[in-house]
Amino acid sequence: MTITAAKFRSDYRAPEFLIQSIDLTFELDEQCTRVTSRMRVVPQQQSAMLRLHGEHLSLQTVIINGDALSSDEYVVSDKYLEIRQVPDSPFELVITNTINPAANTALEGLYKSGGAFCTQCEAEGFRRITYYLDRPDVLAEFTTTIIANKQDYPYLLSNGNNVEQGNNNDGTHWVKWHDPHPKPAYLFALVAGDFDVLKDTFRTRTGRDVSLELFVDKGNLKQAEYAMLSLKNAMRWDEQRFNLEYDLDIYMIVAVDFFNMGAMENKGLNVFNSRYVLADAKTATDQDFLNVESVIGHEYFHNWTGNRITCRDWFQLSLKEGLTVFRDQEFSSDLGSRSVNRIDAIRIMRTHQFNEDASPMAHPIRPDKVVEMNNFYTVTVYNKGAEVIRMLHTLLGEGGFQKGMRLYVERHDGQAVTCDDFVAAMADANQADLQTFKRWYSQAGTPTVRVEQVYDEHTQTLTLNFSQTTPPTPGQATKLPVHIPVLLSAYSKEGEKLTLVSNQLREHESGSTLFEFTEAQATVVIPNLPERPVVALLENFSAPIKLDAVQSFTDNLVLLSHADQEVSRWEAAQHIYVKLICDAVAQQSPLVLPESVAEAFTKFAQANVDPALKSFVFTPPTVEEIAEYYSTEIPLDAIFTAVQELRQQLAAKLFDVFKGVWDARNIAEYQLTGAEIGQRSWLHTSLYYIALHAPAQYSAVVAEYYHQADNMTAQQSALQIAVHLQLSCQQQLLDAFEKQWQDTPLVLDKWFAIQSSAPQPEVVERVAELQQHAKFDRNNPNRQYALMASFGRNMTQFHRQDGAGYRMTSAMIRYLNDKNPQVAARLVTPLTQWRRFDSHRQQLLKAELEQLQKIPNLATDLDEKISQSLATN
Ligand code: B3K
Ligand code: ZN
Repeated sequence: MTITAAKFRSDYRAPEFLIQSIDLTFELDEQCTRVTSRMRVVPQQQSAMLRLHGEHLSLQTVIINGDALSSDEYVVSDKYLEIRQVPDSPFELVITNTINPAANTALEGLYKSGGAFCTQCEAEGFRRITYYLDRPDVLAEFTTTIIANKQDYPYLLSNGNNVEQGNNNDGTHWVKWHDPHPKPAYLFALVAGDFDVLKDTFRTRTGRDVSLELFVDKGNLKQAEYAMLSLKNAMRWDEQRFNLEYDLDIYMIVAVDFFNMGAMENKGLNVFNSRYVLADAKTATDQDFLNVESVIGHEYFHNWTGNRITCRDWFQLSLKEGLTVFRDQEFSSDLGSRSVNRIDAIRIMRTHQFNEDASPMAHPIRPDKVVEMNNFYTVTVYNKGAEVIRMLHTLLGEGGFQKGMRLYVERHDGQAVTCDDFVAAMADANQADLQTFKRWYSQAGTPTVRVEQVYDEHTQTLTLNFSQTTPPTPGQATKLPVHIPVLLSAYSKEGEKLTLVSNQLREHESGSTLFEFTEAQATVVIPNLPERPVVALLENFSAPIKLDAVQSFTDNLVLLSHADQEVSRWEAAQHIYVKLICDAVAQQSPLVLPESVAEAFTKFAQANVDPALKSFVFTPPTVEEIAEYYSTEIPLDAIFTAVQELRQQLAAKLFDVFKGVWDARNIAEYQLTGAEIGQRSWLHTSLYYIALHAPAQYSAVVAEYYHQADNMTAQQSALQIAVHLQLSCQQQLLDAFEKQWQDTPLVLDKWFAIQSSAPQPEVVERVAELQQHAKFDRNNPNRQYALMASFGRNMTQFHRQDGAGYRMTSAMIRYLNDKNPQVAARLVTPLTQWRRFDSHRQQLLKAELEQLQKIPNLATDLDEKISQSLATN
C-alpha cells in the first residue's frame, strides 16, 4: 500500500501563502493548449520556499516580479513545482505551461468532450491545468481570458461575468470573464464549443434580473426545457425556504457527454453530465425527470452551501455535500411527494450506504485518512452526511434549524470552514448541546439500536429498553454511543393513534413523539396505557441506524393499515418482508406468505391510498439490502431464492388484485404530475406481478404495451419486465428498442443496464458480448456505468460461482487503470468485499484483487481500495 501517500485530517496546516488574484489566459488547442497564469501571491509567514501543485503539465516559464527564473531556481517533479526562493512580501508570479487536452481521458482538468473543451477541477483537477495552490482554503479572485478558433468554438465560457470580448485577425476570437467572488480553484471552470442555447431570466426577490443560459449539443434544445424550469424552481425555493438569493448576473449550465460524475457546481458555470439535463417524455423516464430536478437543484444550492461558504480541507467534504444533499431532498419533497422522496432516500441508505459502512472502505462522514480524494465522493459522505443534517433538523425543528443556518451564513460567508464550524453555528443559535451528536462526524459504521418492549397490564405502563452498539470498522476498533433521535408513535389494536406522555419524551412537529437516545442504554417508561399499544419505532427513519426490534406480523399489519405517516406504513411492510426472507433463509425452507399477511396486503392494495405508496409497498427489499443483515458468510443464493419466492407468492396470492389494476388501466396522454407518476408506477408494478405469475399468458400483453407506449417510462418498464422475467417477447423487444434508440446514447444506456442487471445466469456472457457492441464506448463513463456498474450491483450474477463475473470486471478495470482511474475505482467496489462471502467466493475474489494489485503504475484510486481490502485489519 502506498502508505506514504496517505493524508491525515489531523495534519492540517494553514497555507503559508495565499493567492489574492489570478489572471488566466488560455490559448486553446486540442493537443497543445498554452496556459498563462498571473498571480498575486501573499506570503503568510516567513517562508522562503513556495511549493505549487502541478501534474501532467509542461512548464515553460516562471517569472517573479518581472524577472524570469533560471531553471536552477526551481524544481519540477511529477507532482510539484518548487520555487526555492520567493520574496517575503506580496509578489507577482507569472507561470506559463502547456497541456494536452485531447490526451486527457481521465476527464479531470481540461479535456475534450465530443467537440467541446471542458473542465472538471474538483477535487484536485486544477493542478492538471496549471501550477497552483490547489487546496480549498486558498480563495482567489479569478479573471479568465479564453482564445480559440471562432468557427469551431463560438462559445467561450468561464466563471462570473463576461467583461470584454473581441476578434483577432487569424480566425480566433477571445472572451474575458471576471468572477468577483473569491473562490478555491476547484470551482474554476472553462467551456469552449458550439452549442444551442436555451435562454431565460429569473427575477430575484430583491428585483435583480439574472440571465439563465443552458448550453446543449445542437438539436437538443427542446430536451433542455425541463432543466430550465427546475433551475427557476430551485432559485425561488432557496429564497423562500432558506432565505438565500443568487449573487451573480448570469447562471450558466453546460451539458456534456463525457463526465465522470453527475454534475459540478462551478461558480456561475455548472458543468453537467447530459443525463441530468436532457429530458423529454419520449426519451426520459419519470425517474429521469425527477433526477434532473434534483441534480439541477443540488448544484444550484451549492452556490451558498459549498461556494460562498466552502470547505477548509477535503476531509470536510460532507460540510458541503451532506448539507446540499439535505437541501436538494427538501427541495424535491416540497415540490413533489415528501413520502416518495423519503422512501427513496431510505432505500439508498439501506442498500448502498449500510453496505459501504460494512466494507473495507468504511469511513466516517468526515474521514480522517485519505489516499485518493476522488474515492471519498461516497454514499457515506453524501447520503449519510445528509441523514446527519436531517437528524439536526429533527432535533432542532425547522425553526431552530433555519436559525442555525442564518448564523452559519452570517459567521462564515466568504470563508473556508469545517464541519465543527457548522455544528457550532447550529448549537450556538439554539443553545443546544451537540457534543455527543458530533460523534456522528467521527465514527464510521452503522449503529444497531435494540429495542425491547415490555407492557405491564397492572400498572398500565409500557417500558421501552433501548441499547445501542456500533460495530468496529477498519481503524476504529471501539465506538462510543451516538446521539440518536428516535421518532415514535403508538396505536391501539384498532389503529387509533395514542398519545404518549412521559418526561423522557417530547412532542415533535412531525406529529410523532421524540426520544433522544444518547447513552449506551436507556429505559423509557410510558404510563397511562390501558392496553398494550402497537408502536411504530424510528419513524421516518429518524436516524441512519439498523433497528433490532421484535414485532409481530399482527402489529406490523396494524401499522400498515393505520399508521398516519405513509413512510411508517411502508416500513411495516418492509419489516414483514425482511422477517419472512430471513426466516426462510435461516430455516432453509421455502418462503410462505401467511394468509393473514396476504389478506392485509390485499386490503391495502385496494384501499384508497396514493398509488405511489402502493407501488413501494409491493417492492420487497433487494438482495443487497437483505445481505446487510449478515456480517459474514452472506448466504447469497438463499437470499436470492427467498426474495424470488416472496415475489412469486405475492404474485400468486394477489394475482386478481394486480390483474384488476392492469385491466382498469386508463392510459391518458403522458403528463408529468405526481399523481400520474404514481399511477404509472403502480400500473407497472402490477404488470410485473401478473407477468411473473402467468408469463406465457402475459408475454404478448407486455409486448403490446411496449409497442403502443408513447413515453419512455412505459417503454422501459415493459422492456425490463420482459427481460428480467425472460418472457418469450424479450428478444423482440430488445431488438426493437435497439433499433429505435441506437443513435440516442442516453437511452441506449437503459438497454445496456436492463440486460446487465437481469437475474439470469447467462448474463455474464451477455455482458461480455455487449462490451463488443458498436455503441459501447469504453471511454465514456455513462456507458461503463450502464453496463459494468449495473452488472456489479447484480449481486447474484456478479458473484456467480465460477468467478466469470469477477474476471470480466477485473479485465475492464485493468483497461481503465490508466485511461480513467475514477471509473475504474467505481467498478472495483463489488470485488473488495470478499471477506463477507463463503470461502469459495473469498478465494476467487481475493485472487482477482491480488492480480489487480500487480498492475504496473496502478492508479492511486485503485491502489487505495484494493490495499484497504486486502489489508489485515
Ligand atoms: N461536487 C461535485 C462532485 C465532484 C466530483 C469529484 N470527483 C458534484 C456535486 O456533489 O455536486
Ligand atoms: Zn454536491
